[in-house]
Amino acid sequence: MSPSAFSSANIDLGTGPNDLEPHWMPFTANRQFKNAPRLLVEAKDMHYTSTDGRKILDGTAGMWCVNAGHGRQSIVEAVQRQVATMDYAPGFQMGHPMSFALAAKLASMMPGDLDHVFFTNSGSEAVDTALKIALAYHHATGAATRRILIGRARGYHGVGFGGLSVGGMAPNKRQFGNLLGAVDHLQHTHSLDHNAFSRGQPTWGAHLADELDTLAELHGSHNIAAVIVEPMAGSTGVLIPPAGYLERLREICSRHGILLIFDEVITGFGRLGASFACERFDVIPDIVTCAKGLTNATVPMGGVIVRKGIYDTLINNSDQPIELFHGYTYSGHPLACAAGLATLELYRSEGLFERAGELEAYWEEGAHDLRGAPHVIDVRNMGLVAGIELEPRPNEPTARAFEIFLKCYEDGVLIRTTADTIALSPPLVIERSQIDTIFSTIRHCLEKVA
Ligand code: PXG
Repeated sequence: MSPSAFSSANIDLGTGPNDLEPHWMPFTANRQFKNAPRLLVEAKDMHYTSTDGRKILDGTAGMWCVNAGHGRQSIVEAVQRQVATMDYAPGFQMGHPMSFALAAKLASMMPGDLDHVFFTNSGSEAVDTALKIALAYHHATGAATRRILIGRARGYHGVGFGGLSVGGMAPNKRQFGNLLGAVDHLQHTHSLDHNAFSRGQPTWGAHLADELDTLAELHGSHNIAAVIVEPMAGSTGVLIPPAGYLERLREICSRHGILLIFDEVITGFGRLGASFACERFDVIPDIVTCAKGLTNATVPMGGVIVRKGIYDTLINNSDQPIELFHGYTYSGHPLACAAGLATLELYRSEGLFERAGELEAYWEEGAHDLRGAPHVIDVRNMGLVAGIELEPRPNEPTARAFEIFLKCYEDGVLIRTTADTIALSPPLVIERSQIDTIFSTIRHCLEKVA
């Protein structure tokens, strides 16, 4: 398709010129894309429709976010009703009932005393908010030396300066200088040597959490504010936590008075067969970030959920009427709240988190059947997530996986790739036959590429 060819498709593109050039696309090879665009125009349940009228099976829930499937009627209607009733309400020193209702509902889904919610508009904002809350909490307790933030290699925490700083993906940082200064990183837990083709949690690697003790000694534990990790790292290639690893991180954080933040932007809302990863792993962090599935991606929204003690400390110890100097114009936007309430109700009424848990074994079999297919050097899985790691082409890292992505798209299945790993995360409403289609299409494409 040429850059302007989509103007002939039967869609209303407005009155402007149908030129792809002005839009600077995010995390996209712009030149390459604009020479051969892939444009989607409709979405319903498990499928997208492309501009050329093809149905594409969604193997990635959009980008890990459309957990209940596309175009769900109850969410659509809730947003339509809300936009017609009250489009916007200021969120500073004012409010509207739905943000309170959504916070209460979200808090009721969380384990332990994770029971206060701060709303943002994205995962990146949720992460930066969580890091700021951690710093403000220590400030409120008088532990003003606690300023260092610890992330992890191969961590992805969005693109704000805070999230980028604690993140552990070199290409994301390279163009932006030094970022936050008081930051350190744990090593990641991925090891093909020890854990290739593990099903669910690998058995090797819990001891890697002990590095936090080393960092505490190096920096002085009284200088460390928080540790942030994805309980399961998604964007950097589906890295499942080794059995016992998260428990150990929790124990070490508690021992040193360091706050533990779980970035659950991907793992929240049923992705791992439980409401949140912290429930699945039975490890309760001090702060949880979420976004994506919170509104089934219909309206952008993120959130930070904190334990009662953090909220109480910040509120009660504050020497200023506004206890936390932080917020966004669109924190708790009415449309997002309407979408969020309808989404959480849909998850509940259809039992979608349980459904993900029930499908896990079938999904795991399908994924691990790819062991032995050309180029496959590892398969990892948990909940409705799978990572299929490919041998990189010599001197051409990422090229083979990207070619598979393109071929699958041609064959009607949407997958995502990150470096040389295929990352799959379908909507939780997927049927077994659609699971079969995803894996057989990938196998077929693996057999076609060099
Ligand atoms: N934290 C985590 C763990 C994420 O996965 C963010 C923060 C940032 O969220 P926002 O809403 O600001 O993008 C993310 C986002 C992919 C992919 O294909 C992953 C994300 C976004 C887009 C694509 O792996 N994760």
